[in-house]
Order: sequence, then C-alpha cells, then structure tokens
Amino acid sequence: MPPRKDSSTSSAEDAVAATKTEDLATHTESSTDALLTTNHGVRINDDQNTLKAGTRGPSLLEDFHFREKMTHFDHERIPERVVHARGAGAHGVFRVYEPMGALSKAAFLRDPAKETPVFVRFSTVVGSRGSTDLARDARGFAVKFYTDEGNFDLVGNNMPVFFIQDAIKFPDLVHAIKPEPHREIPQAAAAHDTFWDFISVTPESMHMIMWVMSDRAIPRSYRMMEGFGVHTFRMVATDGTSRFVKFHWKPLLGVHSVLWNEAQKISGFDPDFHRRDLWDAIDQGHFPEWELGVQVVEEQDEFAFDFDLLDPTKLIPEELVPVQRIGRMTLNRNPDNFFAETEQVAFHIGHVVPGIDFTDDPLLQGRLFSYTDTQLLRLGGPNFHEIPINRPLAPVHNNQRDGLMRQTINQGKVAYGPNTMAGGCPFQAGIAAGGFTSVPVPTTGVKVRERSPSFFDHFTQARMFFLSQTAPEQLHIIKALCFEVGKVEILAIRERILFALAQIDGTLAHAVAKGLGMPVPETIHPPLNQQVPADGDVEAHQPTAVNRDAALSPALSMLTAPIEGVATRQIAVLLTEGFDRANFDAARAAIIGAGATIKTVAPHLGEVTDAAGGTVLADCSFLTTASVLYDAVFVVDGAASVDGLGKEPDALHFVREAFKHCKAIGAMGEAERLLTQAGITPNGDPGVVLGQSTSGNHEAFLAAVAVHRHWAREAADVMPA
Ligand code: HDE
Repeated sequence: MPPRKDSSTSSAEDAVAATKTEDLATHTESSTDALLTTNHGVRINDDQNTLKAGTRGPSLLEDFHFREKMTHFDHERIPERVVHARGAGAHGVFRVYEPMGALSKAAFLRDPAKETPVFVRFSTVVGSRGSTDLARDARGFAVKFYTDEGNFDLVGNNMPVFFIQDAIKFPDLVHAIKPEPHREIPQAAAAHDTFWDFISVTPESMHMIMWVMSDRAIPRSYRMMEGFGVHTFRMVATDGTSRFVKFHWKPLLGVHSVLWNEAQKISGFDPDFHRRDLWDAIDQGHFPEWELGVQVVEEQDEFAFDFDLLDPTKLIPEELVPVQRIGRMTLNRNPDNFFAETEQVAFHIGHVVPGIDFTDDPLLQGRLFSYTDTQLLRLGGPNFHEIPINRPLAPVHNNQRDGLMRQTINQGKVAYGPNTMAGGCPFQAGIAAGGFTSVPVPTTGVKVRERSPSFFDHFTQARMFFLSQTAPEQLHIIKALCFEVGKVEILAIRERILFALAQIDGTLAHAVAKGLGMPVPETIHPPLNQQVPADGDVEAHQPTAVNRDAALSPALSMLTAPIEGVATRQIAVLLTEGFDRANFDAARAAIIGAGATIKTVAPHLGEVTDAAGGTVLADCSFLTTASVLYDAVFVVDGAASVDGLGKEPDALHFVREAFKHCKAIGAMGEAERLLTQAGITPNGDPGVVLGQSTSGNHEAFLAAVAVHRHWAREAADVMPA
C-alpha cells in the first residue's frame, strides 16, 4: 500500500499518527527474530500444549493464551460477498496520456505526469469464495483509484450490459442464479431451472444472455479481458460542461477465451487458474496492462440514439461512438495478504471525485444504495474506510466519530458543524477548493413505479450482438445455450427460452431447438413480459419483436480484433529420454525470445536425458499438469523421445486434447510421428507446424500460437472430448 495519512487529524497530529502507524506496523509484522506473543504483547513460552491439570488431565479454563488463540480463529471468517465472492486482486498505477481537462476536471485525468495508485479486484459473480475460476459467468472488473482528490471506484464488469434494467430486480436475479436453496446445487453455474425460469420471463435480459453464452464468459485470463463501466456516467469538464460517458478497459494482450469443454476440465485440474495466472504474471514481471477508454456523448445528443442511454441493457456501438483511449493502467504488484487486501477491499459505485458524476440509470441509482449497505454487514460496521486498503491517500476531515472498530483517535471536543469552538473547522470546500458539486440536472416528474417505454426494445441489440459474431463465435453461443438450457428440467422453461431466442434470430432458435430436440416456436406466446404497468395496458408494454435490424458492430466480436503476439502465453514442451537437444534449445530460445513462457512436461519429474547424455529438468509430469492449462504444445524432436512419448497414453491424450481445443501444435522432425500416432491428421492445418527444426518453422509455430485458436479445425471436429 502507498503510505497513508491518518484521516481526521491536523497536519501536526498527522506526524504523530504516522509514527504511531509505523509503530503499530512494526509490532504486528513478523520478522525473522520475532518472539511469539499474545495479541496483547505477552511473550508465550509454549504454543504446543494447552494448560492441563496433569499431563493426562482435563484442560483448564485459566489458559488465557489458548482461549485468545481459539477465539480469534473462530472469528476468522467474515461474510463473503453476496455476489462476486470469488476474486483476485492486484496493485498498480494509472496514468493519463494527455491532459483531459476539456472532458473532466478530475485531477488524476488532467496531469500526464501524475501516477495514480490503483487496486483492482477481478471476480466471478455467482460462485462462492472457494468456487472455480472457470465458471461460465460475467467477470467483475473493479478498480479503486487512490487519487489526490479522494478515491474513485470504477466498479465494472467484463461485459458492457446487464441482465436487468431496474435495481429492484437484482435480488430476484441473484436468487435465481445462485444454487437452488433447497439443496444448494449447482455451485457457480447458471445451468439450472431457477435461473432460466427467471430469464424466460425477463426478456430485457436477452442481450446480456447473448454475452454470457458467448466465450466472453470463459476468459483465458483476467489479463485478456475487456472491462466496461456498463452504465452511462457523466463527466464534467474544467469549464463546467457536462457530457455522457461510457467507460472501457482495453487489454494490451488482446481479448481471448477458452472453450467450454476446456473450461470444465480446467475447473478440475486447476480451479485457481485465473487467480494463479494473474499472480504468476505479476510475479514474473509480465505486468498486465489496459488502456482506459471513453465513449463521449454530448448532452444535446442524449436522444440521438434508437435506444435509451439510461438503459443498462444497451451498449453504444463503437462504430457509432468510437472509444478514445485516454490512459493506461499497469498492474505491477501482488497483494501481501489476500484477506487484508483482496477480501477487505470495499468498492462502491458512489465513490466518485469532482469531474465524474452519475446519470439516472435506474440500475446505477440502486447500486448507489447497495454498496455501502453491503459493507456494513460484510466488514462489520461503519469504519471500513479505515481498513488500510480502503483508506484514501487524500486526507479525511469530518465530524463522523466512533462506531465499531474505530481506529482514528480523534482529539478535541468538537465533533459537529457549524461550530465556533474549532474555528469553524473543517470547512465546506467551495468549487474553487475542489468541493464536489452535483451536475445541476433539471428534474421534474410524477412519482411512479414504471419503466420508460424507451427501455422496451429487448431484442434489437441482442440480435446485433449475435449477428456481429464470426461463425465460430456464433457456434459457441449455440452450443452454450444447448448446454445451459439442456440442463433445465422443466420443459415449459425450455420452450419459453426458445420463444425468446426466436425473437433474436431464426437460425439461432433453430439450432438451439435442434439441440434440445424441440420444435421451433414462430411467435411470442404466451406473452413474455411480466411487468404489468401501472396503467394496466399490458399490450402496450410488450417488448417489441425484432422488426428492424441495427447495423452490425464488428467490435463486438473477439476474433476481429488485431492479433497481439504471444507475450505471456504458456507453452507446454513435451519430451522424454533421448530428446534432440538442438531442437529443444532452438524452440526454447524462440519461445522465450518472443515473451512466452515454457513448461517442460515429461512422463516423470526430475532430470530428463537428451540423446547426447545432457539433461534438463522436467517442470511437470503428465500427472501434475494437463493439456488444458496451456495455450499451445510443442513436441520435441528425437527418435527415442518420440518413441518414449508414444508409449505414454497421457502424452497422446495431451496432444489430442490440444488439437481438439484448436491450439497451435509444433512437431518438427521425428516429432510428427507422435501426432500421427495420436490420430491427428493436419491436412494443411495452419495451426500444426511440422517440417525440420529451422528458425523459419519456429517463427511459424509462434505465429500460429499468436492466433490463439484455429477454429477451422472445430468445424470438422473429429477428436473425442
Ligand atoms: Fe454489483 N454488487 N450490484 N454490479 N458488483 C456488489 O458489493 C449490486 C452490478 C460489481 O470486487 C456487492 O461489495 C446491485 C453491475 C462488481 O469487491 C453488492 C446491482 C455491475 C462487484 C452489489 C449490481 C456490478 C460488485 C456485493 C444492481 C457492473 C465486486 C459485494 C442494481 C457494472 C466488487 C460488494 C469487488 C459487488 C450490488 C449490479 C459490478 C451487493 C444492487 C451492473 C465488480 O453491493
């Protein structure tokens, strides 16, 4: 953590407080020569045995050390987050490219010389704290900027839209998607009756459903996913002009995913796959980076779109409003302690700084209530802002006092304002002094519980998303729907989902219906929209069926993005006794030279001998690793090694699975024989690189790795799972 100022003390007191904090830190941090103490500093001479009346006698209540230790242990867990319980965090910095004062007066966006510390937490939404990283799910992408003007939290997801339009439906959505309450099954999965029941009568969710069924829901890495603020926010320029803004994070490593078959297997082989990947990358100095992007809409253009900017189930196509990349975030430090930092960090969409403001998006408005409320339970009271990871760098001065676990020792007797006894301090900050003022948006209206009719087109953007995908991406959406809805036991729910899909696209509905073995519905029947408006006119409030086509948005496809090289990709290098040293060395040099990472995999751990009697250490054996954990496979040349691997069923399975998952495979010289033995017929597949061990072929292999997946292979899928 960056050094923190004690919150509510004056500058002379700050120094005292800082010394105090350091003292406390020295006391609590363990050092190599530290002696064991109780929490109150009393040295302990035996931590192996409880105090007993005789060596075989009963334990004594008097044992204060045992009771303190055990009580602390009994209270070690705090409630996990209701949603986003499973996560991983990292520290970093953010820097803007150019002064952005013409867009936002936020100081951290105005000074390109200024490095703002950040803490980021990535998460899945649905699963419990111990659930697998590879669940099909949206991912949380929450960034806390510790700016000089206070903390700004950008609490987003890796998808730009959401399931529902109004916050009041959030508990229903979450209850539906969480494990079913009678038997708490399934964990971290949407593929069950209650979720699809809710979706089948909530047509506004269909756009988000397209995203969640796409490969965006099974990212290859947290480092390789986009982030979105989802809602339309406002930015206020130094001259006071307010504009609408959508936030984006663009990963410099490109956007990549895994296959569903792979995701399910990774969940078994390494449920910590994403958490480990983030940690390892930072640990190895491969710092993940994103560019912060903004889509800006002038206030007068609020109604220029054929959807409502306040509707969080809609996105602004990048082709209509381009994303301007305004700065870069680099994650460069792993947390010291998972609980203290990643678990206790408290994000809140309401943590904004002058220059950033809200809109009336009804989902955003509801979130403004929920985040503080949830921390009160999770972190045990109103002083969670004093936990080191949550403390702002900007000094805190106010009259808030006391409460559970208060850390600050406020001095003096004045804890109110206005006052005269403290000279009026702390003073309200005018605009010139950086005081936050809300954009004076005119607001009038009749008090209603209703949704704006401008929110009622639930299918146009769902259709735009589906049709903007490439053929393999569309196939994955279809397969995901067949899987998910195929797990639904109640047939009427399956039918209703097919009705909804039929409103999006006929081909989609037909393909899913075929997978489910059900007829394709022609019309919406029974009515999908459950919201009965206050005026009782149900017909007028039905979602409009698709009767117009929005222009396609190629930016919505992951596969149309430029190929970004192989930096940080994980490549498994298979070898055993008798491998060809020159081929191994050349491959290793090429892979490492291109910034990728290799792991040697052999039938056993320890030393593996090459044909000339030299050795390398195997990083993994076929027992301790699996093909699904890698981006590509390289089989090392050498007749004896290839023969040896050919006798290992696990080695054959390793390359078969890599082939099935459309990964690049390099097999030069004799190594090609292993592929033949595994039943792989390359047939000119650009992802299978054969030939002799020459630098040209190594380059061709790396170029094949950079493509990430060779989808053409999938269309002719001949490899069993
Ligand atoms: Fe959240 N959300 N959310 N959410 N959300 C929480 O806050 C909530 C929504 C998001 O790593 C909770 O501290 C409501 C959209 C992230 O700590 C809770 C609604 C988006 C995280 C909560 C939404 C998000 C949360 C649970 C509908 C993308 C994890 C624990 C109105 C823009 C932050 C907590 C972290 C966490 C409420 C919808 C993102 C209960 C009521 C839309 C990334 O307060």
